[in-house]
Amino acid sequence: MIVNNARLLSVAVNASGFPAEDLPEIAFTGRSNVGKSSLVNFMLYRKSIARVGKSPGKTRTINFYEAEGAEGAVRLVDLPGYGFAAVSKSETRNWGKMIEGYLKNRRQLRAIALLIDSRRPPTELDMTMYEWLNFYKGKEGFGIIAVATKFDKLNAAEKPSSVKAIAGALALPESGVIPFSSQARTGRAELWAAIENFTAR
Ligand SMILES: Nc1nc2c(ncn2[C@@H]2O[C@H](COP(=O)(O)OP(=O)(O)OP(=O)(O)O)[C@@H](O)[C@H]2O)c(=O)[nH]1
Ligand SMILES: [Mg+2]
Repeated sequence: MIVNNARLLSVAVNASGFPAEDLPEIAFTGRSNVGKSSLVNFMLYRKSIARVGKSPGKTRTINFYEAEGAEGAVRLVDLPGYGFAAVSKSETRNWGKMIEGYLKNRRQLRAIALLIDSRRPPTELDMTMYEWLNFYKGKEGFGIIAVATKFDKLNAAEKPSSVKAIAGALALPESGVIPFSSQARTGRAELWAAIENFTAR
């Protein structure tokens, strides 16, 4: 999808802030600092519609963006990241409630992209998140898309082994992991194509 128009629709901490209209949604999850907000900017063809952080924990709310292309509109949902040290127990609980409140009963949700840092194998928290997603998607719920972020940081030899390691850990075919770099501006067409598999209905 070529995005002609993008805007921030809503910043939510619970269901009362979720947009009501029935547009298909794609959400982005992954550990803090993995590159979710940078990816959302790049996917929206925008420089800084989503705020990017130097230190982890920049996005603490559920941010809804609307993307308009020639074939229609979809929403991209930037979820708060998990797994950085500076949060208290109560914040962690709050994070869980926020994410659960979104994943449960969100009819519009067509797919979730799980972002994994391409420089290392999925962490324990990534694996827990993946299991959680598989649980919440139920029998005919949303799809799951795996994205290997910051691919620009790998050398030529590391690239194939990174995809292999992530695919192996998630029990996906290698073709099921999309190498992505917001910095080198690669992977956008492939990720939009994967998204459109779930939104084009
Ligand atoms: N080299 C490189 N750095 C990246 C890439 N994407 C993001 N970064 C950097 O990684 C850091 C975190 O990026 P964000 O997009 O804010 O990450 P996030 O997942 O939204 O983080 P939280 O909001 O804290 O959950 C920033 O310093 C980015 O510039 C990439 O593709 N390549
Ligand atoms: Mg962010």
